[in-house]
Amino acid sequence: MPTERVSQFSIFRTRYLDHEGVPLGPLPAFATDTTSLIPLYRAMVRTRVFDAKAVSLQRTGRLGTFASSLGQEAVGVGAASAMTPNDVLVPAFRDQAAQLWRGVTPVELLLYWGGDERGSDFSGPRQDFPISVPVASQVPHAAGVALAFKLRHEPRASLCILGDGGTSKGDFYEAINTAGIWRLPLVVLIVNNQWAISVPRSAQSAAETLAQKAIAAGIPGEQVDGNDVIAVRDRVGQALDRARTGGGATVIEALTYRLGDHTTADDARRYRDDREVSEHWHDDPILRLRQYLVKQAVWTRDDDEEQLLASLATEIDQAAADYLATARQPAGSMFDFLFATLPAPLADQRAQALAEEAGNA
Ligand SMILES: Cc1ncc(C[n+]2csc(CCOP(=O)(O)OP(=O)(O)O)c2C)c(N)n1
Ligand SMILES: [Mg+2]
Repeated sequence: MPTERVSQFSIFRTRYLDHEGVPLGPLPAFATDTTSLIPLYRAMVRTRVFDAKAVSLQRTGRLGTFASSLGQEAVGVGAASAMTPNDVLVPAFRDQAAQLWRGVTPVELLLYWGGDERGSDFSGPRQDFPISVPVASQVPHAAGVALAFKLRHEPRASLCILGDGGTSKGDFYEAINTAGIWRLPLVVLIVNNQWAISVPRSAQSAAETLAQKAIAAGIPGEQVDGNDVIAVRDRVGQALDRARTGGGATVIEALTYRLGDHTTADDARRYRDDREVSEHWHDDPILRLRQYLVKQAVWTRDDDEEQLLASLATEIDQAAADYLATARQPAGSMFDFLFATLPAPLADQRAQALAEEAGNA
C-alpha cells in the first residue's frame, strides 16, 4: 500500500518524588539544597489553611460561593514559584495557590469571593490578571499577553492556568493554535483534577492525554505529576525559560485530584464515590513533600509544623477579620467598571439599585 508514516508523537510524564516522598532519581538543581523547598512547603500549607477559612466563612454566610483547591496546592505553588515577577499569571477560579505565591493577599481573595470588585485590584502583582470564572475564556487573553511581549521584544512569558474541562472549549484550541503559529511566549498549564463539576475526565475527552492536544497546535505537550511540587516547578520553569528566550509555547498537563467539592455550592457525594476520594488522600501533595523534608532532617513534624500552623492561623484569621471589617462598596460600583458609557438598560438598573440601597439604609 502506498502509505507512509508522516507523523508520530509521544507524551512524557515527569515525577521526582514518589507518593511517600522518596526520590526516584536525582533532583533538579534548584532542589539539591533541601532548605530551598521549605518555602514551597509553607506556601502549600498556607493555601490549605486559607481554603479552609474561606469555606467556613461561606458556610456561615459571610462569603459567596468559593472554589477550594484542596489537593491541588502543588500545581499552583510549583508553577508560580517558577515565574519571574515580570511574567504574567492568567488564572482560573481555583488558582489561589499561585495567586498567593505571587503576592495577591488573602484579604483581596476574600473580597473577590465576597463579591467586591476591589478584590481584583491587586496591591501586589499589578500585571497579573484577575480570576476568570468563565471556563477557558482566559486562554485567548493569555495568548494576547504573550503576543504583546513578543511584539515589544520583552523577555517575559505569560502563564495561563485552566482545568481539564476547560480543554474542551474552543477558546483553548484557538489560543494554543495561535500560540503555535506565532511562536508565542506562552505556557498553558492544565490542572487535570479528574473532574469538571460532575463530569469525570473519562467522559471529558477521548484523547489518551490532554497534553497531546498541543501536538495539533504544533507545540510541545507533556504531563507532570501535579502532586509533586518539585516536578511542577521544574517542568513549568523549563517551559517558561524556553518561552522567554524565543522557543515558543508549551502545554503542560498536571495530574492531580480535586479532594473537595467543586465549589461550596456543590455536593460531590451525589456523583462521586467516597472511596475514590479517600484513595486520593494517600497522594496528598503536602504529605508527600513533608515526608521528604522530614527524612532529610530539615523539617520536624512537631515543632516546625506546629509553629507553621500557629503562625498561619494568626495570619489567616486576621485576614478574615480585615475582610469582614471592610466597608461595603456602594451598589452602583457593580455597574461602574465595565463600560466607558453605560448602556441605557443598565443605567436604569443602576438607578434602581441606588434607590433600593437608599431605601434600605
Ligand atoms: C463558559 C462557562 N461555561 C460553564 C461554566 C460553569 N462551570 C463552572 S466550573 C465548570 C467546570 C470546570 O471544570 P474544569 O475546567 O475541569 O475546572 P475545575 O473546576 O475542575 O477546576 C463549569 C462547567 C462556566 N463557569 N463558564
Ligand atoms: Mg477539573
